[in-house]
Amino acid sequence: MLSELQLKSKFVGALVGTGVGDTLGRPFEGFRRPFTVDTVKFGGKYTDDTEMAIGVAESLVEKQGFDGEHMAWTFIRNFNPSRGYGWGPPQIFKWIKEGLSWDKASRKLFNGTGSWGNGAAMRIVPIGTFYFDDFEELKKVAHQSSLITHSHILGIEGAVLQACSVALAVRLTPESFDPQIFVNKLLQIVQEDVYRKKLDIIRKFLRGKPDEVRIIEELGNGIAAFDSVPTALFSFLSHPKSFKEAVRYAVCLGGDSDTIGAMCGGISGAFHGVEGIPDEWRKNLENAEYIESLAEKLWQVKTTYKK
Ligand code: R7I
Ligand code: MG
Ligand code: MG
Repeated sequence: MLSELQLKSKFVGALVGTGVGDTLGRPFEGFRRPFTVDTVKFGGKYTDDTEMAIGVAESLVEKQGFDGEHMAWTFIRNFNPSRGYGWGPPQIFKWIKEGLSWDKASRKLFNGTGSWGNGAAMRIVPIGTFYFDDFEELKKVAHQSSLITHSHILGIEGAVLQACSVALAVRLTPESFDPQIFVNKLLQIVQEDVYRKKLDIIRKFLRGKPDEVRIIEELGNGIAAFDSVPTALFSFLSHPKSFKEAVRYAVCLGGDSDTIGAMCGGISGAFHGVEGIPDEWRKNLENAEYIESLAEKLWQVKTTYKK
């Protein structure tokens, strides 16, 4: 059993970890090849990944649980175009403001198929922590929350996979961790072929770790949810002893590095708790105090709501 304080540290670690991974990865977004770890330094601002994760947490706190319409309007209120959003979300915000409902607007994207971008997965951390002890509810809420911006099944399933990874990381401690069992649990959850295949590749890579070029070839480092969620997960699973090593590794794979960094940081931060995040990174995160206090509030709502 986790103590209340351990749980609080995990809630805070997950959200701060998201912000730190995002900020570390931001300068390298779009690098085509993996590069050396020595080049990763902390500094600068976070991007849309963290801005939206903050929105998710704020809405869960204010409504004491998931409310899709409220969350959509929280995203709209927080939207800062200089944070580097994907093409879809600002368009959807406009449609919602024009009167489309929160769960229908996203279906208009890409000729009605909806987006398979990683935007629903990159912000999911507060849902993964808040519903960590109830997988059925977690899957349902992860799905619903995706619909605000991502209605393609592959965008949704990426968010469900990331949410469940965060929830498992909250439940486990370094003493009770086995990466193969972790992946097996996720295989019981995801249905879509592309994710099942990538989880199998992760199992193989965990047994004999290949070089970064091969990892990018087989798992991907792109903006599609299926090319980035598994990569972030692998970065965590292959570096379970240290937040710093896991997130540096994730960022150094290049490609969508802010997002892969944010998602790996969310899982690893949930696993180690906020004490596992280097002080220098934690203290220098933009809006650090606000982000930590927001995660603490989410934990407070969770512990009150349980009773
Ligand atoms: O998923 P989304 O919010 O973008 C998140 C990314 C992260 O890397 C952030 O750090 C930020 O930089 O953006 O935004 P979307 O516009 O929904 O998806 C991202 C991109 O994926 C789109 O702009 C398209 O280029 C591509 N994409 C698709 N292309 C064709 N058909 C997503 N879905 C489709 C599709 O169905
Ligand atoms: Mg971003
Ligand atoms: Mg990105």
